[in-house]
Amino acid sequence: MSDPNKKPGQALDRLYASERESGEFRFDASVARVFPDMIRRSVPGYTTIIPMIEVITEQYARPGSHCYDLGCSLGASTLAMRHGIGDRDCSLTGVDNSAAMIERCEHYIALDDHPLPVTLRCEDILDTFIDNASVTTLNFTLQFVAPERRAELMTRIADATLPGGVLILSEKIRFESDAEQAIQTQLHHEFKRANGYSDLEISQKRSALEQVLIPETLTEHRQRLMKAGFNQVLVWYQCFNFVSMLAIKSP
Ligand code: GEK
Repeated sequence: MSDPNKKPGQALDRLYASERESGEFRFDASVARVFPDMIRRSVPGYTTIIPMIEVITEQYARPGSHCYDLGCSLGASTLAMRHGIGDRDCSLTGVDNSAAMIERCEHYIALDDHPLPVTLRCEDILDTFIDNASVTTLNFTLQFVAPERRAELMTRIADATLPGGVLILSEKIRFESDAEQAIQTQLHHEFKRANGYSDLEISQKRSALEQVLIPETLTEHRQRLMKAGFNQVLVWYQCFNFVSMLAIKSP
């Protein structure tokens, strides 16, 4: 069956369409190839969040500062930040530890006609040097970082963020109430079904992600961000079990 939402020229995600041996999900070349289709059909709200990252960056990027997109994949959020920065004198760095993603990301950045240079780094975001930051984005990346390493990363970002600067943090979350967890998970699966994924694809992908994507509650995120040194945390977007937060450092 062809996907009605498929955009011309975009490779269709059929990675879990046939029975496959269990194995952890990895951001390898086969995932990078179908990534735009995969993320759009799997993450409710993704197509709204990307243009809003541009709006938020436009609001908070400060001349003379650095902006970072951590876990940039193919650069959708990086490009949104680039356009949000506009003609301000800021640097923009995208980081991803998947070589396959960075390789394709370079291509997408080159196709975009905005003049702001983008530095791409293929490295673990836990090793990325961050300083003098006005806008940092983690658009569905922290969820893949080992839970015991998340606090140190948040503290490093908060320490590096200038007064009045922000962290845009988008995550799949889990709910404190089991009943809500069940309803929101069901709705997410319905979203995937509506986007053309079969039950087999949904269940195989779910198993593959189980050990790699560890969601936390909103309370856990808020508490960690505040402890790290941000002064305000607000949810600016939610669709089912996917949210985007804005963590703000007081001016
Ligand atoms: C977008 N932000 O399109 N260090 C560096 N990169 C990492 C790490 C790590 N420790 N862990 C995971 N990644 C993008 C989408 S996808 C979200 C982000 C998803 C990278 C990983 O290689 C992948 O490219 C990205 O984080 C997560 O707005 O697939 O649900």
